[in-house]
Amino acid sequence: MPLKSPFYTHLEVVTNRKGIIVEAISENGVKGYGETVAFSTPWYTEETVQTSLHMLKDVIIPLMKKEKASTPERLSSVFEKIRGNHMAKAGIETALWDLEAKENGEPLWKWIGGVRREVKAGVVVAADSVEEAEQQIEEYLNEGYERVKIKISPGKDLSIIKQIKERFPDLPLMADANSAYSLEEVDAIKALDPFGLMMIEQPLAVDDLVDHSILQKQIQTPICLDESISTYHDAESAIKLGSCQVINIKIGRVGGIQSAKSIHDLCLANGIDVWCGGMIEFGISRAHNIALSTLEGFTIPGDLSSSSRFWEEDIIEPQIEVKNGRIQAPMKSGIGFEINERRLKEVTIHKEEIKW
Ligand code: OSB
Ligand code: MG
Repeated sequence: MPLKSPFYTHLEVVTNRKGIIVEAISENGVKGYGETVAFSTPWYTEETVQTSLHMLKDVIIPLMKKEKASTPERLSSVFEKIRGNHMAKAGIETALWDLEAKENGEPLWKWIGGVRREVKAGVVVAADSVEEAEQQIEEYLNEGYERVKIKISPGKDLSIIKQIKERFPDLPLMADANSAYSLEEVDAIKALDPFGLMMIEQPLAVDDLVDHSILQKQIQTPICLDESISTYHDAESAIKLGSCQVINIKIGRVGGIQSAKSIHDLCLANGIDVWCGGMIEFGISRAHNIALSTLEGFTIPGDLSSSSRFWEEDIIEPQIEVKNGRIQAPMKSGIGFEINERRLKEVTIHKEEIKW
């Protein structure tokens, strides 16, 4: 599906989004939906659309069949035997959560232990220039967003943040570097301290919890980790080392809702704030993100924008809509959204069926 406008990061410009929609059908004909959120190229994590399709078809689903693991709870023993490939795993795990919630007649958010009906949402600006970023922010504020995240990288940081803060002084603003810096550039990051950013997301390398810990001691802006946290153990290490004050939890990056919940519980117990990250995904994954964000610890607005942020028409009905910076968690069972079959068919380029 083409994005309405290109999404610029220092690593990749996303203009078209491919993804895999997983439809899990029970014996009674109930349908659960999940989405794998890997990109076409491995710029964000190692996985791609192709590797996740391969893992699902040739490794994960065959092992699930062998172990008769068809509920989310039973997947952990399957996932234990397959290293990494978290987005592929999450694609099927989330479909089974949706299916299980529907079979039990419960909204997914309640089924996984959510405590609030309304989640706080925010939007990401990933523009090509400051002028374009300012214009987008203006539009998003008019649409009711109350928190904005902006992409930064060396040389595209201080002046941009300064200009945006001057124009929108009261706007809760955060910055995401997607690993664009090293410790040698500590001064550039320190220079952002006076602007009172809510946080700086993933300034340093993916595998560098130690350097993040050193950096956090030298800057006032809270560090939020994204790419560095793919397991419960990563989160434990980051907390022990003091590498961050906040963690962005993405269901795909951590390998499913079960893992996301356990990282959430750990953070809650250790005073680490969490919020739900986004993957320029379609409505199915967004619906799972909404459900996750109803858990107690998700107090910071997530990257949970309206369907219309990226898409002319999403593959779910109704479309996701942010109002006054909030999204209502649906009361229907499972993810609480219907699939827009016509739209899904329109954008489907490949389909496979696996008999259980
Ligand atoms: O780093 O959070 C990120 C999008 C794709 C991959 C990684 C990231 C992002 C975003 C935007 O920042 C998330 C969204 O609104 O979907
Ligand atoms: Mg990020």
